[in-house]
Amino acid sequence: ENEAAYLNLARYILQKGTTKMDRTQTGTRSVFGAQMRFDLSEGFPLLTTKKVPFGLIKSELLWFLRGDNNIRFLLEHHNHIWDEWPFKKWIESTDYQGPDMTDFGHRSQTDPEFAKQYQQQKQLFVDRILSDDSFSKKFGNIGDVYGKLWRRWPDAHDNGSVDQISRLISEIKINPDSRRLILTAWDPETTPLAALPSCHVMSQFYVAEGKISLQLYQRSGDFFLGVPFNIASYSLLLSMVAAQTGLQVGEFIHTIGDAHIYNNHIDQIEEQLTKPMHQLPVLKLNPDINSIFDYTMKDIKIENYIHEDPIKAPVAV
Ligand code: UFP
Repeated sequence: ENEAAYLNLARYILQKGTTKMDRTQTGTRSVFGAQMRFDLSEGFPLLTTKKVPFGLIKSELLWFLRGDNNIRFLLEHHNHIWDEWPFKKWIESTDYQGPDMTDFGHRSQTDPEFAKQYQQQKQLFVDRILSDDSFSKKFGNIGDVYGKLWRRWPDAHDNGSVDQISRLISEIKINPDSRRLILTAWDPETTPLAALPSCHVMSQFYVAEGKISLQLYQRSGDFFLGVPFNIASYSLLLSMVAAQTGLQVGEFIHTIGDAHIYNNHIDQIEEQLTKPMHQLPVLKLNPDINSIFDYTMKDIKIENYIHEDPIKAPVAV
């Protein structure tokens, strides 16, 4: 299983997926309700049939764990995976005075002249988020998704907030048999208003025989670009939680609602399916770290990552 679970599901979506239009007007092949299992004792599930940039996965997860929902931290780590969403809010705001950026996702793919303008405007945006505090506060925020909801879920009763991660870590230690080890990232009041409402709606931890497992329910999965990141990200979260609760790692179980391959990713995923699999790499977490909130980039390492070349594809915005 492991990487084969991903490749088999990719084949299944290609063959059996329904043609389905989507918010981005790209078009997809889609199935509803899919599941993959990864046994982390067999290796860390970073795909080897294409290169997956693990540095971006690390900085994004550290960003979530900080309870941060402003992209400034990501930009400081040269991570641009979230740029499009706040950029979209910026160009749609009345403060934006630059050239028309409507529908930049599609236009930058078909019009090279526009693509140049878009790159320019996005660079200006990124530079300003990094250098201008009030601009960053106003436009760098991605709304009530992971970081905020994991660490600072608004508590309506006492105007305080709930730190779901701290609670989970202590609950796992005190009461490992609990069937209530839930991490939720969908606040029906605010999440639908975010630029990109959380894709990872809910996770559940499970402890048995000294091992901890994690199942994620992902409402929507871009199977070629997003899902390989998501597998690695939640496997990393599980490994950190295991390390901080003194448990062995069990399985990461990935359940996806709308699992889709975009029409402009089909050639790429077919190419990937011709590539050989390699032995999975090994994750090394610094054993001297005593809190899940104290990991930094250098405390998380991936060893023996043998992989095929990266495969590029446009992101649907
Ligand atoms: N997407 C993922 N994984 C993520 C993430 C986004 O696959 O972690 F943040 C994809 C799923 C979908 C798009 O293709 O981004 C979100 O669009 P929608 O909100 O319409 O589902």
